[in-house]
Amino acid sequence: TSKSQEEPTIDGFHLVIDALKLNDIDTIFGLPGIPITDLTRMAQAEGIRVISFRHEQHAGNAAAAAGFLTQKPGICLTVSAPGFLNGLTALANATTNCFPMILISGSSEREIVDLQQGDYEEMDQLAIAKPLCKAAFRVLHAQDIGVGIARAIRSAVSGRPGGVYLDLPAKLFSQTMDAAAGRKSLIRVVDPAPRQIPAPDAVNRALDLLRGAKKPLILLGKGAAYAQADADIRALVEKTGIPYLPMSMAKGLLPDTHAQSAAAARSFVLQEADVVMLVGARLNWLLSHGKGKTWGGPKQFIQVDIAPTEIDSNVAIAAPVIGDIGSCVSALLAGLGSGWAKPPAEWTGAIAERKDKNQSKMVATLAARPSPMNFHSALSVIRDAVKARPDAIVVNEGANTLDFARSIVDMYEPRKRLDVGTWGIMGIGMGFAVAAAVVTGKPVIAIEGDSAFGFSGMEVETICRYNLPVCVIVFNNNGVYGGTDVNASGTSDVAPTVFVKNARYDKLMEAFGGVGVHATTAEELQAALGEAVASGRPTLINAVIDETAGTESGRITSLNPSLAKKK
Ligand code: FYN
Ligand code: ADP
Repeated sequence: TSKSQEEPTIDGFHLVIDALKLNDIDTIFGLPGIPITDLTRMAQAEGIRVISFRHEQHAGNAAAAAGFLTQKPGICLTVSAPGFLNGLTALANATTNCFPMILISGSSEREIVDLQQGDYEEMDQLAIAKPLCKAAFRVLHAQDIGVGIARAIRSAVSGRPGGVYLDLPAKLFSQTMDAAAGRKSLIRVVDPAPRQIPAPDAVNRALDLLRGAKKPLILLGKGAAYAQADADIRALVEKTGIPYLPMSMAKGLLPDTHAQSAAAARSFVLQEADVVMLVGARLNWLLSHGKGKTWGGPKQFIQVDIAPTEIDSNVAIAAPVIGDIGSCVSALLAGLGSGWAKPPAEWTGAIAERKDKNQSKMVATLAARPSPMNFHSALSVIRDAVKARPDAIVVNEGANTLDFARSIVDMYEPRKRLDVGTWGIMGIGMGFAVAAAVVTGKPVIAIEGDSAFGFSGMEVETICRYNLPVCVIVFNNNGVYGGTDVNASGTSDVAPTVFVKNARYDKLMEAFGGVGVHATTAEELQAALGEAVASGRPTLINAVIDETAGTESGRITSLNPSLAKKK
């Protein structure tokens, strides 16, 4: 017998695959090419689901969304230099949003890269990734693959979740080692995201503050959604009787129709509340940094978060509660005791009054059936469809399309809304939609501005290829914000924000065998969406929206540094 039969060997490819499988990683989002093509084939052969994209950014966004939905790091696999850079946007975005993902990139040979001798796709990827993610590692030897993957997983999901970069040079994949030693070198990560129990005095400090409040408010962020502590969060809200406000991706943690939701009185509660308890939400730009006219009079903040350095980032936090949200919320619940007094009726009554006023205004706006459709008439149809299928996942990006959908489309279950997140980034749409469908198997409704859709539109081929139950609705108003801008220079170019008029995005889906629908009325949109959700067939509805209906930057117009606006 030959030596190889006596001592079977294992190569780098299989060590990577086995290490991932050992840690229950069952899906890879990626794009094949040198040097990882064989890795994608072998991973598929070994039972990992490999979802192959048309551009790495969308594979990366898919990995990030998978991480958010499952608490397991989503894996994105790319080729070197350009593929790596394409994936890096998604890695940075995941880190910014606190979504766990691992970007695994093949890379060129260290010896040549370090001497800058001009290798194929030469780039010092590790150095470039480092400032844009939580942690970055490189593995040079087959026997270290187990450690590399274990470190990557732990870094992604422990503490504040985020993006991790793992650099695997081409040569690593073909290295071999003794199979038994190889298997022994792999690590199954024990307790990758250990609970972090809050200190009892911190919990009591928070409860004391809350108890003394006349106008308390709970603000739920996407960290609370990520934590999967749904029942305890609901119990905390309901037992305290405190009104709550969901950030966009926390919508559905409690159903948006909940009596204690203050979403329809947002400005009012932010201004009026005296004690605000943040649960997995940062006081960043989305919350006007906790100050200024959005926040009205003086406030005291309680902040529940896993990251101690988040505290006091913008304003003083009177009662930080540091730990994982599950442990913190259960400690807060335990501390409520039996005699917890609900907030004063003047406070809850005033909110209810505001809410009613805003909601009746909304009902009237949504009932109108203008021609062409506007954002409201189209979204009222989607609102009803989501109500009928509360398990469907809504993906949402755009400017007006995003802002109107956020307040119009009610969510009923946790982690069913994926959107532009902390950066307000365009381009997450199809990547998030693919991940949502792959990871949950539920219907996905992607509500897309026409501009936003353009960033990831080619992935409709991916959606068709895997026959995913995704219905994309393109809100087509002929441009970024709208289609009415004019070119002031007098040349024949259209204005920078204007697209081809009356484009037929539905034909893109038909090109790959999916269903394309051109909808010019709310009735047509309703029929097509109903059919798409029922059939589960890849569908794209080109929803024609009045090109004059949008406003510049939706509800964040004030962020445009425009001299004209200051006058
Ligand atoms: C909300 N509202 C409602 C309802 N829900 N009225 C009636 N019925 C219902 N169900 C009201 C709410 O009280 C607000 O009115 C208003 O609708 C808007 O609510 P929203 O959307 O929750 O709040 P707002 O002010 O837009 O929130 C600020 C924000 C948000 C910064 C958190 O704008 C946001 O998430 N923006 C992300 C933008 C982004 O990333 N864009 C992509 C880049 S676009 P009032 O209470 O009267 O205020 C590049 O150009
Ligand atoms: P939003 O945009 O919805 O306001 P952010 O992304 O700003 O939410 O905030 C999410 C916060 O949640 C981050 O500060 C993060 O540290 C925190 N976080 C994420 N996961 C957990 C967890 N499991 N336990 C505690 N805090 C968490």
